[in-house]
Amino acid sequence: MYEDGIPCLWMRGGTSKGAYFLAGDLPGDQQERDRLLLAIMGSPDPRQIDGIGGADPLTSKVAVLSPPTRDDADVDYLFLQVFVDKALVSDAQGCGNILAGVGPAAIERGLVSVVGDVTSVRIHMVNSGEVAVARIATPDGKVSYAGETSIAGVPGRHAAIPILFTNTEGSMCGALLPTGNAVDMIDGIEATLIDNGMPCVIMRASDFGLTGEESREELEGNDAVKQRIESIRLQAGPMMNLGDVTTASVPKMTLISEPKHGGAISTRSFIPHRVHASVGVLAAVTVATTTRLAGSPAQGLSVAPRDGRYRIEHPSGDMEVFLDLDGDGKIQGAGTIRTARKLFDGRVFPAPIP
Ligand code: NQM
Repeated sequence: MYEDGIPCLWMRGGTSKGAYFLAGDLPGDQQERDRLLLAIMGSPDPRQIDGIGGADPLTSKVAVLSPPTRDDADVDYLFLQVFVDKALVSDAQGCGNILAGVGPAAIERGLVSVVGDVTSVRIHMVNSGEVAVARIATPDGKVSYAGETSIAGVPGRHAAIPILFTNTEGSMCGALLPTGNAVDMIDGIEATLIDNGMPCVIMRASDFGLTGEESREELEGNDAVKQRIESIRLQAGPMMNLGDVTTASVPKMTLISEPKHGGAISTRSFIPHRVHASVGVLAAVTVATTTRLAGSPAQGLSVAPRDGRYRIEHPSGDMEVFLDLDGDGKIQGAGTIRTARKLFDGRVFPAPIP
């Protein structure tokens, strides 16, 4: 049925990789679309050997682009997480890393026109309903990926893509603190259940007998800790208005500890079963927000920056997120800098669809 292939851009967005499609090139029916995306990525299979997925949740992602459905946006972006080892495609979360590739992809595909050396692209993040603004380097009338910006977790230097977020509070949970509390106790662990762009459960690493400096591999090999974290996650889901999260990719489970490298706080994020190689963008904004909450487990551990620039330490370095605070300390917006790169532009050929 798809013997001629489907137009697809394969891009790195921040510290993730994904397939970027125009909505019009995918089936309109959601079930048919999801079956097709599983066949394209090669899921379910831990190696995704018969597809283009990279056998890791961070490289098994999809962005679906379409003309904007609201006046304050230039493009609609639907994020889909294609599970690696399960026949599941989820729209229950957005992704701020794949978001970094959306502006360039929208320009490459002619959805957005270049307007000078830098083109601002207003991106409607369909999963959560907010609009983010990304600034894309467009000298000579086209996207330039070359530049001098380096981000932790990606070798080399590339063109900076500054991204600004507003109104991210309660993106998927309806409120910044869906339980109304800065701290809830689950299975004897103090946890902040919070959503400032990404539903997260923030807990002290030390409460699990960890330093918080463990590697991704060490944490993924620790079955006892993983089971305790999953038990908390399954209870936190309904408390966060997310319903039964057994098969969902949210909430993200973030262990925090004191910063060790001059940042604001150190993190290790279960997303939710694998451990993030760095940290999600909106997850980092949410963690930074948690450090400001009186009584949260983050308060005793974090070091507040004077200039609103929070360096969130993670397994491969740190991610800087900027919180824009008003005179009362209320968060007006958040920002970060990412890079992205076009890796491949062509047609993708799915495995036979069962
Ligand atoms: O929090 C991975 C990533 C993400 C999410 C994940 C993200 C974000 O690509 O905005 O970007 O948490 O599953 O880093």
